[in-house]
Amino acid sequence: QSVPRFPGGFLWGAATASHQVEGGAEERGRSIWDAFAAEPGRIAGGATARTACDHYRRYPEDVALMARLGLNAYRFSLSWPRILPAGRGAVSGTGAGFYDRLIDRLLEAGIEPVPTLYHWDLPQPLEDEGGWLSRGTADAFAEYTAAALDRYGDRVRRWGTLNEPFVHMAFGYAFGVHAPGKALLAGALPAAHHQLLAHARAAALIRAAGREALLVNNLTPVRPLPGGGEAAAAAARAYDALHNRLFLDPLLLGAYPELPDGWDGPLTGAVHPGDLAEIRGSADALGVNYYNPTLIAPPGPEDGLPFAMPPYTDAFPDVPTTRFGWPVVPDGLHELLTGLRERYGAALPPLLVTENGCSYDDAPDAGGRVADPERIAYLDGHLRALARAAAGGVDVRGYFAWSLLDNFEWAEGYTQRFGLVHVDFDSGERTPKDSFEWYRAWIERAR
Ligand code: GCO
Repeated sequence: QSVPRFPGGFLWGAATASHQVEGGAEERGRSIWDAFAAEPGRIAGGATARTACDHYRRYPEDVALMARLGLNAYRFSLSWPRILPAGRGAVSGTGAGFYDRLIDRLLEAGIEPVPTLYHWDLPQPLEDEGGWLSRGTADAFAEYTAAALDRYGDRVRRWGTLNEPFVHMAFGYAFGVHAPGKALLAGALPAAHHQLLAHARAAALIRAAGREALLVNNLTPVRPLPGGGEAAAAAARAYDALHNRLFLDPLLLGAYPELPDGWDGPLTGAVHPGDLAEIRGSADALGVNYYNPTLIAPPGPEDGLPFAMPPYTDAFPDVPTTRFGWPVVPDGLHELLTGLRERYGAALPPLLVTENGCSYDDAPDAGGRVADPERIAYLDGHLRALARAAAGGVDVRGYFAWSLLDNFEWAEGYTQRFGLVHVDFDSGERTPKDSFEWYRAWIERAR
């Protein structure tokens, strides 16, 4: 099959995040993920990210891999506690120097650095003051953004602000399965508003510096349980509001969506006059992280939530799943991108697919080769879905595979391998998988 055409200047990338790949924990401040990992039972296998992929030391080798892949962009994140160990105040010269070296190395290789300021590793001192439940964290984020712009703004054009504020709020503050481990359900909603406010304040600084601000969120097409009638449809609307609209409606339309009963109180309590005006229109581009659609059923009496989330395969048994159990539905990406354009129309800024990928149990065979045909099928299907959306008029300007490297997958520790490159977590050795060669060939033909 031939490779479809992509718009000129399209960004061909791969993505990582500081806490998931860097290691080098002794040369940065403590984050909420260090504290969370120290709590027994929180992370699979009791793993920590103190060393992770040791990207902190091996970044030259990793940039060489990116160059071999033919990337023209790399999405990574800056570790806030590496740059500002206390969360505010003094910049660490050692910590900040790491990103100078990384950025320079990328530029030498012809690869655009696309940093995200925050991918979940909040400095612990800020968590001690309330974390994202506190409005003060948005102020601290603005201070951090100013420091990062001052240091790297000469070389970085596109700035991601926050990564997946929905997942951070839901997993970290509503369900407690990610750091900081709070299970507050609707009480988590202030963490949504304060993240949006933080984004808006950072974006104002980024724009004032003549640069572009990008908000990255996780989005999912929501499918009501087939045959579930109005109850399933209502549950699906509730889930869509919380997952997809909670951040995009205020960002693009200037108003929060209608939330399920009992969920709007904690949110509106956090909103001050003028906040929504600050938030509206504060993104020059939107980063879309897409992995899979979500099946939603009416809640049972015990659920405590306005929806239930049965496994996707309960309704669609023929759909393949990844090691994580996530359904593989490439058309979902086309549906998502075209759906955003339908929902937001002219208010929708240009899009970038900032994450897309899958985990499998990849291991080198006796000859040292890592065969991952499922990942190749996954990437091929999703890139074709993206190309169809672009051909249909959706303004999508880049694609970043998640991930360049196998890495620390949050609560799953090292058990979910998402990389184009296999990492031996004992030796640090990198082995490009078959999907690496496949993506290299795809980019070569598509560029
Ligand atoms: C994110 C993602 C990544 C994950 C990936 C696979 O927030 O951007 O959670 O950090 O590793 O989505 O789960």
